[in-house]
Amino acid sequence: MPDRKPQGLVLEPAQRSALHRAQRRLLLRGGLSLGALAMMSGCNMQDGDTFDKVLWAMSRWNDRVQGWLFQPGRLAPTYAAADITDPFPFNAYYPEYSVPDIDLSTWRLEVSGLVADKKAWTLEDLRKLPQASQITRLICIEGWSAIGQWSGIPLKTFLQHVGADLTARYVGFKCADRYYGSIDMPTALHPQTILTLDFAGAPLPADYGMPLRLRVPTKLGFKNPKHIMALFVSNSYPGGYWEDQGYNWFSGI
Ligand SMILES: Nc1nc2c(c(=O)[nH]1)N[C@H]1C(S)=C(S)[C@@H](COP(=O)(O)O)O[C@H]1N2
Ligand SMILES: [Mo]
Repeated sequence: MPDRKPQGLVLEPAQRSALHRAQRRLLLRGGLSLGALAMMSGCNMQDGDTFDKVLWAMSRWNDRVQGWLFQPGRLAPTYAAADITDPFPFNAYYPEYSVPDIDLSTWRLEVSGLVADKKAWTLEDLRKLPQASQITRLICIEGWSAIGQWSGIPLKTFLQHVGADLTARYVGFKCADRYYGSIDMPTALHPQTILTLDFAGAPLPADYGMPLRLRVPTKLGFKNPKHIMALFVSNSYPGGYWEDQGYNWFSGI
């Protein structure tokens, strides 16, 4: 795989200071002990509770705190066309030559869970819904970031259209590879969260998530599932491909 990952910038200054503020606030609340954390996260360190399990519980607790600190109105920075990174990096848990090959004529977006209308969507139908465009920065936890242009249906518009229960806790996604992911409802309703059909003004190429990906500029790259096959609304925690291996679920501003 050619190295197309630009070096440098990991977090926007605004994101970095938000993170620092959150950490500081937690510290000021008075150094929580491991035991206190374990208790608050419902893990009471009985005999059978491994260190691993405590770490997991702490991580989930951390997600919850970050969820409380999330400000639904806060926008991710946007950029000018001249700032776009070209070539844009490709990233997946497999090499570029293994990118899923999807037959667009038979592809459908399946919709399930807490929604009134569970009909499956063709690409043609999706393109009839109102579209929005953004030039934003995708930030990967591996230490690179890149600016790109994505367009598609604001996820909020889509959820309203299918009569989703907007008081539900999660929106989850299943992909054509073995990837899957989920976001909290406030993030799903955020104006910059879009069900993306186009990259750089053309239908999503295979590398960048053909035919449908989620773009969430308020979250890290791994919260932006590509090659989406199914969307569901749920109150039970769906996890995600990287989250289930230890990355924090919230992972955003
Ligand atoms: N289906 C799928 N979506 C995925 C991934 C993946 O491996 N499979 N990787 C994620 C990660 S870690 C990142 S950083 C971004 C990379 O998006 P890009 O290839 O458009 O740069 O996609 C995310 N979405
Ligand atoms: Mo990533």
